[in-house]
Amino acid sequence: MSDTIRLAIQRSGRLSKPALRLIEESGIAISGSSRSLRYMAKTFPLELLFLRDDDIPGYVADGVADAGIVGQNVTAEKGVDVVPVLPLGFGQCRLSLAIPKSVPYAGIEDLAGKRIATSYPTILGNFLREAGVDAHIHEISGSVEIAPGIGLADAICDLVSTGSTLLSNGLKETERIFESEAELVRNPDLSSAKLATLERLVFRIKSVLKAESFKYIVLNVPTDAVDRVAELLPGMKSPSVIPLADPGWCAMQSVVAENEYWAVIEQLKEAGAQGILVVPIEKMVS
Ligand code: PRT
Ligand code: ZN
Repeated sequence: MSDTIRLAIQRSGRLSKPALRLIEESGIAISGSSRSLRYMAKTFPLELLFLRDDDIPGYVADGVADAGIVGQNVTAEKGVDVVPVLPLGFGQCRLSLAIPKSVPYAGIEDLAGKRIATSYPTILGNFLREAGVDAHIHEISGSVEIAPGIGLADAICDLVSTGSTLLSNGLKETERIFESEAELVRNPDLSSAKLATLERLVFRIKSVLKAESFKYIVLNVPTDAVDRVAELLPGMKSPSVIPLADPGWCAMQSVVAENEYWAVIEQLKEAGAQGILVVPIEKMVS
């Protein structure tokens, strides 16, 4: 039985480029692929299917695709049977309720009896049911943010990332009801051969994602500050320490998490470190 997996990704849209980039950085060359609907990779048992994002969860659940990269918002809305494999750290957004800025808001119960426009009737319906609020869900497929302005709805439930679309339409965010990012999902009944291929792909993706969240750091440290600096830079095991020709100094090498980076640099300087170099890491396998 074939071990080639069919991976569905968005054909064109917000998730297309980052999904392709992740696959390419995983060592799978896919040059010139985006003009066709499917593409067979040459260096890995992988076939790409380029689809509308809304179709991806259904195709993966049906087995037309073995796996897919799609927003958690879309998977939750479709309510189909797929297995979440790995959140991918891009496409972050939230599904939120919003109302016109001028309308006072005391709490979710204010939406009782109101009309809410959305492209996410399932997620919104579940949220309202759990909150015990009875409102009218008005399903529309796009430009949800203009619904209150044209008198179509009292509130909207739409994806938000920076919030600038809400702002420019005179709306304010009142409740965040679902947090989302792009995720790798798979069909629940994959053969063991396909599961093994997927595992290889996941291993590669994880080392790309991990590398992106760390930087490689090289610095000179007074010998008597080596222990203090080693505490600040624990690295993957412990930092390398290399004596310099000047006996009072050592060079140290380690990795530092991207999100701790500035705080750590400040502490390193306080500890007496000099000549600090920070370099991106391409892959990281632990
Ligand atoms: O053609 P196809 O159906 O494949 O694409 P699409 O138009 O349905 O989807 P697309 O490409 O817009 O989005 C794909 C996925 O990206 C979504 O399902 C989310 O998982 C994710 N994502 C992340 C977003 C956003 N951020 C986002 N900001 N999807 C949409 N938006 C829209 C939102 O609907 C609103 O109109 O951007 C606007 C708000 O953005 P801010 O920054 O102004 O708040
Ligand atoms: Zn779509």
